[in-house]
Amino acid sequence: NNKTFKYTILVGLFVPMALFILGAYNGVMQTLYRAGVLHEDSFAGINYYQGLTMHGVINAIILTTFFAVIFGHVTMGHYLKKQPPKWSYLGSIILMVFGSLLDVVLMVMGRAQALYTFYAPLKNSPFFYLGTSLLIVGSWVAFFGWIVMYREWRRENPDKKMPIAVLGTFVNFTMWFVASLPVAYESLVILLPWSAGWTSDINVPLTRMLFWMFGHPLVYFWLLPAYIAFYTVLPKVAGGKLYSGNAARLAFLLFLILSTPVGVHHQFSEPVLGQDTKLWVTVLTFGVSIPSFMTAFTVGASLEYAGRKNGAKSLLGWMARLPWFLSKNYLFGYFICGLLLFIFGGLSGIVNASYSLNQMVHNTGWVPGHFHMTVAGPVLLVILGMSIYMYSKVAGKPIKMLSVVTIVPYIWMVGVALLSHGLMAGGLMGEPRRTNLGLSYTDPSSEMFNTHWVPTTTVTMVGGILMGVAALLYFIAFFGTALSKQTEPSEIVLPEAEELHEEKRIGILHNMKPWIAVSVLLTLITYVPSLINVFTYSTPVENKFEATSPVNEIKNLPDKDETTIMPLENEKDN
Ligand code: HAS
Ligand code: HEM
Repeated sequence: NNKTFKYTILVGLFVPMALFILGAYNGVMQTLYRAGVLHEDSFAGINYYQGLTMHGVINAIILTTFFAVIFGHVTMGHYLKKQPPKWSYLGSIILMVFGSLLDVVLMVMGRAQALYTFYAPLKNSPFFYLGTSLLIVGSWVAFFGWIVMYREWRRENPDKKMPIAVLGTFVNFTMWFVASLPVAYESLVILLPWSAGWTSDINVPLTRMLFWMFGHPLVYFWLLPAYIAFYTVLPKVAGGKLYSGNAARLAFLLFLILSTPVGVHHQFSEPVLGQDTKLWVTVLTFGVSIPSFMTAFTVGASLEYAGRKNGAKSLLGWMARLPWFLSKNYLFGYFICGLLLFIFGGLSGIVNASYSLNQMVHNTGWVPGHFHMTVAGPVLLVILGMSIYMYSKVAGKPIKMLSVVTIVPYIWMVGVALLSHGLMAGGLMGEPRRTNLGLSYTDPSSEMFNTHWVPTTTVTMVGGILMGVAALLYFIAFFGTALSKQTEPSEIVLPEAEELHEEKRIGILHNMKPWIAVSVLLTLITYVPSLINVFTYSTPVENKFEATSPVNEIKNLPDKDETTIMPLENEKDN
């Protein structure tokens, strides 16, 4: 029994990491198209949008969801000293692996190219919506098992505080469960029948609204496992203690109330939503930054404490006393590089959230610049660090090429910094996102060639190649470790940081119910008017779209006067 559980953990780490090879490859290819190294609409049998879809779906949906579940299993196992019921961990992994492989096969066959945001009118094969739904439902099944496990633990330990990592996991999956209801409805009730040809029309803005109702909480679903690691693992590997447990608890609970109602900030340019909702959501989005500012403070203070404990005396000397580049503490590099990137990822998010500034950056390279410093920053680095840690412990196999593993996050960090800098600087000059620039703006033989975007797309490419190199080194170490022989006892264990102060138990920080109630209230205040707007100002359109690649749609456009994809052309005419 114990063996099956451990095997589930290993499968849940191995499968998404193997898929990530394809995800990372397609990221590097994106930078080559952007920089105009490629002037084609496809390379090695994968077209531009097919590659972009694989990149987004594998990296941001499959890898992240698997990690949240597996890290959840290990966290629950470590802190509660129990195992989830077999129906839950086995059911969950089967659904997740099957759903993901279905999606990947469809993407490889070119039957799913509607990008990772998959709302209408771009259309995938109906099976893609099914596959994605199975992946999501699979993650719920794991969560249901943890609830059973926690109840047992609570009966046996009526007086113990709920460990912070357990609270963080429950907050994350409660938010995820609530937020994935709209996307489950969208996928199974609207998109799947539409794409199978069973319905005669579709309300496009409704599908966008339902997607983003899920899409923003989704980014916090990616982030919170990293936060759990920053609060409960990092202080230990840095050589210190967690500065304040209560502050950590409050930060998680604030995410519970503020993550779901902010999705409309992805839709500031959506014509059918009202100005009042957009203003309200700007304010709420500034609100959801507060738990991250608190995290910067608490984690920063924990690091300062660690540096001083390691012997630092001067005001800033603690920074030098942290275990940078120390193989024994290789996890530290993954965490600190993620945190450093996140300072800029967070600040650029606040720019996005400011309604008027959003008009400047929306749909430009600025946006992927922002999110590679979040999801490809702290989130991915924690995924890489903790995946190899958990694999090595649970499989009982010491890490191969430890010095390479130690250096990888630093190469990755420099790569992301360059990639994001290029994308953001270009974005401020109007460089569009999700556009194959190599066919137009960065092709010297095209009349749309724009010299201003050559330096920025080149910096993006250099950053992307560095990220590719870091990923390759990591893969060699990860699979080298995974395929080696077991030499140590296998264990489900995490580094566990102590709290610095013995803090008072504050009741409200231990009870999720009032926070869930406020979350539901804020979500209704945001989404009831949004729904009314969607049904008032939009009409369903006839179901005539083919499940085809956006590349073909662009090819089929009339040659002239298509201002939507040729802004520069248009400017020239003026
Ligand atoms: Fe975002 C778009 C606003 C956070 C991901 N975001 C995106 C998209 C993605 C994404 C994927 O309001 C694009 C979706 C698409 O394809 O269209 N985002 C925000 C705001 C935050 C934010 C306000 N985003 C994230 C996180 C993500 C993520 C986290 C992934 C994990 N985002 C937006 C908006 C848009 C958007 C608009 C729509 C744009 C558009 O027009 O399309 C905040 O949560 C950020 C708060 C963070 C901070 C930083 C705290 C800093 C910390 C580090 C401290 C460092 C230490 C180290 C302690 C305030 C915690 C010190 C050590 C030493 C040695 C010195
Ligand atoms: C999009 C590069 C890793 C998530 C992109 C784009 C580039 C890129 C150039 C396209 C920007 C555009 O034209 O719109 C890379 C490189 C990577 C990498 C070189 C490293 C090998 C990651 C990781 C994640 C991620 C680790 C998440 C875990 C995304 C997402 C998109 C994206 C969600 C948006 C896809 C879309 O617009 O549909 N990436 N990336 N990337 N990337 Fe990455």
